[in-house]
Amino acid sequence: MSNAGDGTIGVGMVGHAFMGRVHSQAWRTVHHFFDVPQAPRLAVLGGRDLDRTKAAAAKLGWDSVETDWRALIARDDVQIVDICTPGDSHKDIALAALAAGKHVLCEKPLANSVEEAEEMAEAAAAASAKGQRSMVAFNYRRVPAIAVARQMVAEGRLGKIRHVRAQYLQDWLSDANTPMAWRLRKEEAGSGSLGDIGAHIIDATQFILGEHLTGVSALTETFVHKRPIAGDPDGRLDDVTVDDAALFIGKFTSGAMASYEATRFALGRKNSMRLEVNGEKGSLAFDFESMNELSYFDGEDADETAGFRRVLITEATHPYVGAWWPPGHIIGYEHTFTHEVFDFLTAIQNGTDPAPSFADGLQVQKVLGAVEASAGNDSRWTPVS
Ligand code: SOE
Repeated sequence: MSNAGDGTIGVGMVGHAFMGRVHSQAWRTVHHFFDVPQAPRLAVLGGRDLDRTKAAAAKLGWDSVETDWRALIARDDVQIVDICTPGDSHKDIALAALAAGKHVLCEKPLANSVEEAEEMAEAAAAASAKGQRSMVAFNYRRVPAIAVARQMVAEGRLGKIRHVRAQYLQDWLSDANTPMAWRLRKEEAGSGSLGDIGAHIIDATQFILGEHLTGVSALTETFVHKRPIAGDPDGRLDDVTVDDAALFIGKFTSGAMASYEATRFALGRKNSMRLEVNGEKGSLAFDFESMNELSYFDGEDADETAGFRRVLITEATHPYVGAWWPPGHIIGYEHTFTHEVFDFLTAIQNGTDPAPSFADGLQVQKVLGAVEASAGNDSRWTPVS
């Protein structure tokens, strides 16, 4: 669905912080590396402050700006609305964009509550019937190594899965003097490490196994309850109202056991998303800090030579890799977002619903809700509704 008849499709993006920057990179580059039916046109960037949004638009390559996301959605030169704002605005922007006939890409987690996510999933399902596509930006599904892991599990290379072990470790909040941020306020972020990075490992493990968590038991903790307000001349502190870390166990539909850890206080770990899957016939292990590698243990290997193999996921035959560089020339974090918008544009062209859908995002939200319910109820086992 192009508006200019020039084979391009107009994008309007709301938000220009970290996610806005990395999404901009994806929209700018996707058609230079992937065969997309319509090249994205970076039509308009939305932000609250006019001067800062203008500066961001100039730096990130957007044609124009709007300071009201409603005006952005209403524009005829916007066919795709890309939501890169804190979670407290995801629902309102997505519902308005869907009602206006747009395709919608929404950053994770889908919403700040199960109730909001339910509204969004319902609206997305209705919009799909009218040819509108929507997707949640769980970008780690588009790490080639994680896509290979899913393929190997789906092909039965690991046999019946017994264990899933997932950690997402960062350390940018370890210092108590690090100032307040929107990710530390419940009314803006919905939750702390749990929704910010725990959502990623919930989605990634459900994606790899191809099944859902059915119940959890959880602990959450807030280590630093007050933080300085950046630039405040009086040195005032503000309340942290979210979890700093979450620990939970879970069980998958198949009976596979799972353990999860999400923290932004693991001093020394910068963006270490670690996954391990143990099956009856083999195991896989991944660490995002070595994102081009997948470790594979083949249970069929002869005992004297058995061991985890370090598989370099840089062959043209590996998912997405062929669009980039020759074997061994690795890719990075930003490439996963280019993969994401490639799949989104392809789905729009093909009239198919991309994954993860808003329904997938709702399912992750239900796990987040069950974790919070369990943590608030003496870590009682809590079904994922
Ligand atoms: C948290 O610091 C964060 O920016 C997440 O919000 C992103 O989703 C993740 O990709 C990197 O870390």
